[in-house]
This record gives sequence, structure tokens and C-alpha cells, in this order.
Amino acid sequence: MKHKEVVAIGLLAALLVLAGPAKSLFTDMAISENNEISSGEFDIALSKDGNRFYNDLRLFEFSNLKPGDERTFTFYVKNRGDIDVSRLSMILDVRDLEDGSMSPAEKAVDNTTDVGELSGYLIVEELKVYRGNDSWTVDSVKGKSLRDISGEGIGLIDKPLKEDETLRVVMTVKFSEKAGNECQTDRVVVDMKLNAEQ
Ligand SMILES: [Ca+2]
Ligand SMILES: [Ca+2]
Repeated sequence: MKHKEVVAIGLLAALLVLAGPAKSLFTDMAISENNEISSGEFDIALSKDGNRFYNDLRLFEFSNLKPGDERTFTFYVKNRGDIDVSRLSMILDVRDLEDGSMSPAEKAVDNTTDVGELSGYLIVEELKVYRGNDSWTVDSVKGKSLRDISGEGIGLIDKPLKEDETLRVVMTVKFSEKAGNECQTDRVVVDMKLNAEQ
């Protein structure tokens, strides 16, 4: 008697197992919840040392230059988003100021008291881009003054900059020996903008 009961329970369990999948065929329901479409992040950032990156960073300040002096500044650009950057250009916005009062020597040759002359004599000696083991020079700006290239988009890459990839950019500028007294104590303010395109 006891043996029978066990069998019956066993059969019921088997039927329930069979009924499970069979039933689900007729009452099938597909659920898809919390679907998302999100845009990837498109973000480039700047660094002086290649370690800490910022969206906005002051890169250089050179004072008391005299004709013949050269200065080099270096910065790093990183793609810290997750979308490739296919085009990256640098735009320098150059402003010429008379820095305070003119020296007597300057006054004798400079009749524009509110506009400086310096940027016309700051000449790009070299603009070089390093990427991994690769490097190249941007020849389109070589020999031009900062005044000449102000506002111009200067292309830095020819292959997409991938996620987390970093470029090092090195620019050397020389204060031309042709500069005269009109450039004494002048000041140039350079805003640099990096334009990245997907
Ligand atoms: Ca002036
Ligand atoms: Ca001046």
C-alpha cells in the first residue's frame, strides 16, 4: 500500500514537469525591460605632463623674451571618451597687447598705443606631433608668425585618435631677430582651442 502511494506521487510530479513547458508554449510572453540607447562619450582633454588631464588648462607663460630667444611648449591631448576622434585641429587665437606703459625707445617707433606688435615676430620654428613610436612635423605653419596662423585650424592627426590614445604636441617659437623696439614690453596672449570631430 505504501509502495503505491509513492508511485502515484511520482507520476504527478512527472505530469507537472511535462505540463510546465507545454503550457508556456501557449502563454508565452517575452519581456524586455530597461532597454537603453545611449550615446558614447566624446571627450578630449589636455595635459602638460601626460598624467593628469583637464578640459581647460593654462599651458605656458613666457616672459621677458629678447630677440633671438626660443621657447618650446609641450602638451598632451587625450581621447578620454569612447568614440574615435577622426579629426583634431588646433586653433590659436592670438591677441597683441601693449603691456603697460611704453618704454621711451618703443614710444619713438610705435604709434599704436593699444595694439602690440610682438606676435608678428614670434615665428614657429617647429610643430611636431608624437604618437606612440610615430612622429611627424606640421609643415604648414613652419616659418609663419603667430599673427599669421591666428584663427587658422591646424590639423594634428591623419588617422583617428582611439579611446584612451594620447598625442604629444611640441611647438617651438622663436622671437625673430628682425623685431625692433616697437616690440619692447609687448605682450601676446594666446588662447588655444582644440577642435575634435567624430
Ligand atoms: Ca603698438
Ligand atoms: Ca609695442
